[in-house]
Amino acid sequence: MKILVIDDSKAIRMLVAECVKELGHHVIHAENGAEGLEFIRSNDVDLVMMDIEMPGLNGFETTQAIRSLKGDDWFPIIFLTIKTDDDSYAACIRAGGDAYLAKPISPKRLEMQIVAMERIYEMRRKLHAVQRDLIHANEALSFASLHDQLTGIANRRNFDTTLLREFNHARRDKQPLSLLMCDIDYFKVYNDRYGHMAGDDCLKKVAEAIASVPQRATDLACRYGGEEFAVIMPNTDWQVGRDLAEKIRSAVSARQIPHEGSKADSYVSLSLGLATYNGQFKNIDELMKASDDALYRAKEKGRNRLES
Ligand code: GH3
Ligand code: MG
Ligand code: MG
Ligand code: MG
Ligand code: MG
Repeated sequence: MKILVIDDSKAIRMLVAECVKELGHHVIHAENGAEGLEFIRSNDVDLVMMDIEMPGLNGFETTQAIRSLKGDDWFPIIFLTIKTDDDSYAACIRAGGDAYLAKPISPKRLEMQIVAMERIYEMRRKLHAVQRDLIHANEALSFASLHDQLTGIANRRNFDTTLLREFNHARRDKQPLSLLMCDIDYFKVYNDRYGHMAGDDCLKKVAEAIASVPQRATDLACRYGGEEFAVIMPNTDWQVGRDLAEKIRSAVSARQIPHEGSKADSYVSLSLGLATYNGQFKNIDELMKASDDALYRAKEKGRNRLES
């Protein structure tokens, strides 16, 4: 355990330190409440042993400051005191202490107090481990709820909430909003030719290529579903949206993923449809329809191209 001893008497600190070290614990000394608090502010402590009568902050005041500083992160505090009457004992516990040792300190009792506190230390350690696991599990869960399991990019749910939010922003701030829909060409043929597992692998590569293009923090590349991807580009006008879409198309082509069934050349390609909101659409459905229509035209015109 890391044990902080706060006492203005050097002799007492040395005595306590001696016992504590012998038990295999790590000791830190502080001469007064302020010094002890300063240490606790930036260091982890497992147990505090503290005098009551000290210049400056007394033991009770220091305890109060420690408890409010650490909030839910509780650790035991043992008072070292010459006052052994019932009222003094009650005052120690009410002030937030967990035990007290009478001065002159008996090394045996000190040792036994520490042994008792070690059990609490163990429980604290386990509690912290559980807390950490819970935090990690929670983070993993919230990541999973917003990301596609196969490709790791944003999922449909993420797309839906982001598009609605950005559409409302664009309408309110009179800013453009570009929406790009991308669809892999002849992907059914790809699966038929190379198998579903290879198809999944292809989806990962395509997703990675698409997501590597948008550079703004507000852009969002998503797996819309199946072999369809979408990119939401807030504050992006039609021209900039087109440039980005063209970069995405060439990024996927540049991967040169073999696809014998692809008509245009023998690599996996994308068809893309872009629509930019400039105040003309009443809702996201109209924006979605416009980019879908553009995508349809790209397919009609022979695929591996952008329409807007
Ligand atoms: P087009 O050029 O007109 O887009 O033709 P296409 O074959 O790509 O389009 P279609 O919509 O007919 O077929 C899409 C295929 O994508 C069918 C489906 O099996 C496949 N697909 C959808 N989701 C997944 C997936 O998660 N993994 C794999 N391997 N294939 C998928
Ligand atoms: Mg004192
Ligand atoms: Mg499709
Ligand atoms: Mg289709
Ligand atoms: Mg397709």
